[in-house]
Amino acid sequence: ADKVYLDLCEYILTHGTKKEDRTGTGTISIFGHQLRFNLQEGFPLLTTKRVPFRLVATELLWFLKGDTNLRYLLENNNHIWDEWGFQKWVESKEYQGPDMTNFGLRSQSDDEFNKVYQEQLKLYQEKVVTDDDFAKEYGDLGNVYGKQWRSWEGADGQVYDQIQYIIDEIKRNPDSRRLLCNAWSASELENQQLPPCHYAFQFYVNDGKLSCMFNMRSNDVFLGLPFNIASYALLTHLIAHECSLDVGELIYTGADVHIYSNHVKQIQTQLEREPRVLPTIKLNPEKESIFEFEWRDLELVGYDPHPAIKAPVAV
Ligand code: THF
Repeated sequence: ADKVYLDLCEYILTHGTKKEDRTGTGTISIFGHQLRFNLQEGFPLLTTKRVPFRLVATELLWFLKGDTNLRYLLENNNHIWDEWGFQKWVESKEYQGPDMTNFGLRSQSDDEFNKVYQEQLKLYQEKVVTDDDFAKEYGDLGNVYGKQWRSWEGADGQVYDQIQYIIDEIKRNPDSRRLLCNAWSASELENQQLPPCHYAFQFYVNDGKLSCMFNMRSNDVFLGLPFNIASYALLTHLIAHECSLDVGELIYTGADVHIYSNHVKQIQTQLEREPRVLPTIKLNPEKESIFEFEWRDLELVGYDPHPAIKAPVAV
């Protein structure tokens, strides 16, 4: 898994072009790339840096619950989405604290500001966990993945569970070419803190094995992609488990695939490292429905990565 990932990083650094972006950070970018992982060869969690599997798993379980509120993530000590909820809060009329304009970039370059920002972020997190009304209003990221996956609102006013549909179809007609979940909705872009980056995925059953392809419109290669690969690998294992199938291939298709300018050093460090043996994943055999799974039902076996590499996230 590491090899194709590192080859992509190398390719972007040598062939990518400079491109400005929404966050003001600046990127090196290419357009269009595919990666393939044989899930029979191990669980594709990168070994050339430690990827926090607990955060990948609790995020996926959050999607699968149909939840879009930060409270569940915070209760599970997962902070990867905090900035997007915090942004909603500080841009609201109700927020009366110190000016947080452009907090993502400013907190990286201004130590004084970073202190104030960290204080405000902490207050925000506490309020989302303890204050129901506040959480409802400002902890919610809008109609993001969980909502789109589990309760898509149709033009007919009905609500559709795309994940349940996929599971039912795989059991009924595994040859189906409609085993697809779509998170991109033209009418919802205004109601989402961040429009979906991984906007659609599709399953494929052949020879008793379940394969998955996921599509990304925009991809942060250093921080996002290792999470995204592991997340869809885990989703494939979960659905294969419920449908009594083996796992096949995981295929990633990326569109604007980029390395943020403040991640280049980190990538260069990672490129010098030797890949190690991939871990495997064990799912609690007593659980049948994927919607019953909790963090403790997932066991990662034999993960022995190189150390983590820190990097700032672009908001
Ligand atoms: N925005 C950007 N700029 N990059 C992203 O990867 C990204 N996401 C989600 C939404 N917007 C994004 C959020 N997912 C980390 C990982 C995934 C994220 C956000 C942040 C991250 O910082 N990972 C650290 C560990 C963090 C920790 O220990 O708390 C890492 O080293 O992997 C892509 O879906």
